Amino acid sequence: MLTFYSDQTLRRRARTELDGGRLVAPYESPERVVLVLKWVREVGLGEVRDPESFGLAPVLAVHDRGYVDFIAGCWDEWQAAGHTGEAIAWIWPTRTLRDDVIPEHIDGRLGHYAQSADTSICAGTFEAAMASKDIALSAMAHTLATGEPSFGLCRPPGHHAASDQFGGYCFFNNAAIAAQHALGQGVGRVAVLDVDFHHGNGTQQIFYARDDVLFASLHGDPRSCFPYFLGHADETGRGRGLGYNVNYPMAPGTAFDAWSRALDDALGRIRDAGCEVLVVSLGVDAFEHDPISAFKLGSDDFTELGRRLATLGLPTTFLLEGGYAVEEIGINAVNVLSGFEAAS
Ligand code: OKP
Ligand code: ZN
Repeated sequence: MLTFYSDQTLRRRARTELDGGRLVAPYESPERVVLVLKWVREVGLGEVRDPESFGLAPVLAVHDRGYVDFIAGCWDEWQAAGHTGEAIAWIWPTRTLRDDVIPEHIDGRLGHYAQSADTSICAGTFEAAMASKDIALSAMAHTLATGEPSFGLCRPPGHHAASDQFGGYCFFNNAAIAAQHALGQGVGRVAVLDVDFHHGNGTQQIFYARDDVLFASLHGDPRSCFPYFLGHADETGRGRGLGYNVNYPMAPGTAFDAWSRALDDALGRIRDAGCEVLVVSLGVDAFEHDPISAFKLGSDDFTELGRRLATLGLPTTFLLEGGYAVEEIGINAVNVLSGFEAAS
């Protein structure tokens, strides 16, 4: 299986994440992708290629223009305002405030476009996000051209990024951008299956009213897990999208037996919907030792996940999302890919 990767993803090196009231070194570190790349090479998964540049058009196909401009200019504007730390949102249009007038000051714009305070914006963030979506697009283009599976070693991740909001370490929604690209190339319906521990709220939001993308997500119940405000089982889509959004919230502590029953149900939904291409939002933070997640999957369970995904028999693009137990992130991600290849 081909892997797409770029050193440009390393250009985001945030120093701060607000975590339990302290500023800590971010969980979403550049070392994550270095470790996955090392393991890709270790097991001889296949060639590692640089991505092509696709420009901004595929980003603007799923994201708002003002939002993209904000991500591109935030760091310079933040510094120009005289701030000396990294850009961390601190005021939001919450339930008692208005959200229909976008402020001019960078502090207000930051709050308008932010979902969460865990994600600082720093030098290189836009450049890394651009590289990450080019990796996703290149992986999808390869799968469309050859029918072969591909692995996009994306960083930063994407599945929390909504049409006009960043958060949960995500800026551009790589999976949504790749799925939309497939539709533009003539694919009738794409499935995005999100196996990251956290609900893919951004992907859900982008496709919620549409029936050309089936979104299915297995995740920690939002009553007790990030992103807290989306991902419930009763969110099933809107308008013509009704029935094309499927959430499997599960309690903290869930292990592979229950988790894989939800997986099998999701695979059935993807089959029944007649999806022609599969995008896997491949977070591996459902791992039992992940520092910020609460499921109990073991490393061998990720191999079995790969095998079950292969039973769909679809052209498949895997895109890295989360996974933070840095020692094992490479093993777990590559186990999925190896399991998929062995069963294909
Ligand atoms: C991103 B992805 C600790 C964690 C705060 C929330 C989780 C973001 C997960 N304060 N960040 O879905 O893996
Ligand atoms: Zn996650």
